[in-house]
Amino acid sequence: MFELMDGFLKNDPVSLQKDILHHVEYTVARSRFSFDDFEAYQALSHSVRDRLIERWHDTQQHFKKKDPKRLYFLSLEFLMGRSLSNSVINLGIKDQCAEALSQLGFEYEVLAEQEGDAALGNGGLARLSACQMDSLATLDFPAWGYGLRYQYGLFRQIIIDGFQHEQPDYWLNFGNPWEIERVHVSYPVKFYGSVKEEVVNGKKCKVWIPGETVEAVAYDNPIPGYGTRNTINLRLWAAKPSEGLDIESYNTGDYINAIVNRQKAEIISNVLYPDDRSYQGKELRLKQQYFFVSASLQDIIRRFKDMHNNFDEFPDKVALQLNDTHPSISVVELMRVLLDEEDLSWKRAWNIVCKVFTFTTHTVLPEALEKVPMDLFETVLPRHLQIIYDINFAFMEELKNKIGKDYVRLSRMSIIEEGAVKNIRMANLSIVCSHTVNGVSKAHSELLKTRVFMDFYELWPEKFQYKTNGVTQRRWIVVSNPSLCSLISKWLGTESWIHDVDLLTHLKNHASIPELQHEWKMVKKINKMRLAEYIETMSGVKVSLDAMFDVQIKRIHEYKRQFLNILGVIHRYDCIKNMEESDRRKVVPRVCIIGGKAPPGYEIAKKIIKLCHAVAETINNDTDIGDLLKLVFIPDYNVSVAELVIPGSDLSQHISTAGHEASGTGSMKFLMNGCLLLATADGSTNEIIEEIGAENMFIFGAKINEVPKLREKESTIKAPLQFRRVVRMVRDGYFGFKDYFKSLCDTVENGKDFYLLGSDFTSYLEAQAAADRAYVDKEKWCKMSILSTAGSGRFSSDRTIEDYAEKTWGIKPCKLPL
Ligand code: 26Q
Repeated sequence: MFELMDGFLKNDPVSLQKDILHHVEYTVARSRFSFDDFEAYQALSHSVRDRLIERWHDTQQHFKKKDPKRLYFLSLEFLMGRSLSNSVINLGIKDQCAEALSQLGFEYEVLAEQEGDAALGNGGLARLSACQMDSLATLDFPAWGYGLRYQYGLFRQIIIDGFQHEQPDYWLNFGNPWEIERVHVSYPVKFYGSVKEEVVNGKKCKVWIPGETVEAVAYDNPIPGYGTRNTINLRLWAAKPSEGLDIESYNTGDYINAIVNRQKAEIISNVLYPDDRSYQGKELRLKQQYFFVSASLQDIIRRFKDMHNNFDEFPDKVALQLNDTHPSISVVELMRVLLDEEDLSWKRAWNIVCKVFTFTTHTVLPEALEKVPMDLFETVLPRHLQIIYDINFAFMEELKNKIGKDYVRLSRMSIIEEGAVKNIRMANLSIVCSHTVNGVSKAHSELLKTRVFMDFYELWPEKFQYKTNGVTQRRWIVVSNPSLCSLISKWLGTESWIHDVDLLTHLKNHASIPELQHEWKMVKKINKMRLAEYIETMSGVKVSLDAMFDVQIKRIHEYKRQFLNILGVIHRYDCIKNMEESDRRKVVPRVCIIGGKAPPGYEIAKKIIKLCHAVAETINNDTDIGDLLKLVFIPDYNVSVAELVIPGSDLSQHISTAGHEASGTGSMKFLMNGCLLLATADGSTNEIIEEIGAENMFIFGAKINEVPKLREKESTIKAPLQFRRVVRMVRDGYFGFKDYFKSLCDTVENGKDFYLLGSDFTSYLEAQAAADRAYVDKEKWCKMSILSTAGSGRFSSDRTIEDYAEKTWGIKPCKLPL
């Protein structure tokens, strides 16, 4: 049935069409004479998947033959979004698919929209993992991703009367063509029980007698590179009941209960924890972490042992990357396997562990660092706790030798936090056991060295590196903004920038050419039209395309200061209301767009969402205001919504209190798409300033090093009048819900403005005014926009990954021959 060329599936439209029809009939089981858009999407996806599988197979065979050092990227979260649109781009078959479909009476774009997002992650960290997988594949690195196959991804946000409600994201309901279930790749994962001392062959050893076993089953997700046949694997684990017989329960005759209890094992991979900071000490979270770590390490060690019989070679063949502290029990698990199962000495095992792990942290705040209560650890993983004690003992001895009996510092650096409740500090564990530690922007890495991990930096300065995050231009320009993609290729005379993004810099030479500017503006207009239609469908608000589309989309957190944005909108509204008619004509019309999910247990974040709706209700229905100002909240923000919103934005806001955003990656996506940034000098923004110049952005607010002093003075300094006025409007119930918003207002008044909204407010308004002035001058704005795209090359995840490969992981490309 399938037509092959040189042993591979053919990619011309006719062959693709045949494949699609074959899948309609035999995979989707519909008549080839009658199938709808969703069924066509399924058939197309299966046809694309077949091509992925071919490449995936060849890549894995090739890696096996060459046996290079492999990178294993361990992350509890991957925000992959949609796969079809990305796969057809990376395989280079989008046009062929579109043609094949059009002859069948279907439109490719419509089918691509049928796919739901794979949302197995929260936000920045999780989307970063996805971008990095794309770059690892594209750059031909021998890498594997490992994670959890949650049945429920990040909750769906629905808005009822302006309030956020959470609904389960049962993303697997309609099947998932992008994964391959490997029923035969499964490992037992053990929990609970006790540890006994036994003498084996005259040697004392610790034997863990576990109390529960759960089976981890592999689901493989092929990740195609762009412009290469290399297709790497993202292996996600699902929990299934273990096959071991629970004879006891069966014998007691309680057959039904025995089955029901076994089924409970599946709970482990049921649901992704939302990042709401109230998670600490949850047993299920610890079990998820260990489940995924144990299965991944069993798989990695099995692969190593297939080819090698001496564990001392392990560090030459394996790099293990810890994506934040979430997978950090893997250092203990590897120690346990080497000691208890492989019978290595402590010294040999420790030597290996210290050479394989690298640790990236994505956090700024010390209080956000993950801790696990010791008694919980002891219950769930008793043997691991003993090993942690031993690691910590050795570490404390080494430290005492170096720094003497400075007990305050020793206790700060200890892996075990003493106190009423003893905790395991997962970050300390990761630093002690990794050979390299890095932050995710230059500024963040400085904060790590001077504040968060200062003690460790003093001890091991050579361990610390910095790696500025990046995003993949394949998804964030080629997939999401095809018109801009064609325009860039036309003006650069090549498509090579898609894998060599530094070439974008040549756009600088053309930034003032009227013809390019004209085409650039047309592209923006098309994207704004698409976004305007979406806004109208989602919120019923009609917006003018002449208005500046001003966007803030990201998770809702106090430090990200969506509240500051809304207070700015209220100020704008108030100004327009009080203006003379002649002044109104000078107002630059704005559509202010906010989107993002509040962590379910985060009251203040939820109030910010409600405030946004309350203010929008007032402004959007005020006939006095018309098109001069609109405020819209985009519900259920996710990767595919971002793909639509970012290309249609003129201005985007990244306005965290300086020193709080480790990096920020949304800004990079906007930058690539020629949206101007209104931002604080926080996280990666500092490096964006270095690339495109502050004159091409709207920078405001306190700097990182000014924040601690401002905070000290905060209670004694009066916020500016304009600020107090807008907060008062909220407090006094101008937008209704007076009692409800009281606690929100309290967070910025009475000397308790921790995130310094009041202190930054004046300069925020100035930056907004500067944006208005720039927008009026269309040529200037367009030039700034082109320069933004032209300067975005440094923020490609390709650059980040090359850097990690060389300086952190020590891996080399392993390219499949064509
Ligand atoms: C931890 C324990 C239990 C449950 C949930 C969590 C959890 C989950 C997700 C804690 C944190 C996260 C996510 C963090 C995150 O996304 N950080 C962001 O990482 C980006 C990529 O490096 C940076 O750009 C952002 O600055 C940073 O906030």
